Amino acid sequence: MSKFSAHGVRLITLLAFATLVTNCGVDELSLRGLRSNKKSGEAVALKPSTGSGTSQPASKATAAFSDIAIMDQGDVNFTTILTQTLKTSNRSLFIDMALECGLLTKTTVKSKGGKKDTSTASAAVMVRVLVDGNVAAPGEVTYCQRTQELSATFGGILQSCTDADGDGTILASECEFADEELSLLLSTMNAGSFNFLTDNLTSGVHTIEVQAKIFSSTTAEAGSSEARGFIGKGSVLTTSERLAR
Ligand SMILES: [Ca+2]
Repeated sequence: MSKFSAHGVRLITLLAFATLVTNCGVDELSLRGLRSNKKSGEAVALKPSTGSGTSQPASKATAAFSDIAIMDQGDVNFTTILTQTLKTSNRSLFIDMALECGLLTKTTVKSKGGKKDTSTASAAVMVRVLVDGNVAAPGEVTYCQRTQELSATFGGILQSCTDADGDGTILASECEFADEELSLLLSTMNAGSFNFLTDNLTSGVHTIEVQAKIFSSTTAEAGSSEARGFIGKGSVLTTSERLAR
């Protein structure tokens, strides 16, 4: 009995020790958890103060985004697609304009009797930046452009033949032919960006306007052609810097 009791006491002691260790472990973990929570909480609290600096006129950098789905056309003169303002005492502004730029060109040619037929379609999207109404360097930039030309010389599709002169033989000249036709359509969309620069600014609030232009031209003989340019999402990032000289 005494042996059993001794084992029992040892077992209880062992269990108590194990509980103590477990409790210590839990406390330690909880503390670590609290510490890490506190740290991440502090980091989150700091973010708004370090992450600010966009969209406000007093900042040195400003950004704007836009979804310009309206511009899907044949021809549009320079039209403002994004506007932002920036207050700066620096003389130079760097304007990084990124844009989704799409083109659609379609050409159809048709002919018969060995006649050559040609159709062309051209489309382009150009961008320029105005700072206080003045064009920023390097001026007008082509973001996407394509010229497509399609030519074909066809014999024609045989429709019917008759012995028109009644000489018992049918010649090719006594047959009717319909036009053979060929079409090609290309539709593409790409994103690209370009850096614009303006210098010699006076201190104060400046207005930045991004303008886009869509140009198209088509030619066709017997066939037809179609050309369109389109603009998707756009973003502009303007930073004010002292330019190294
Ligand atoms: Ca004949």
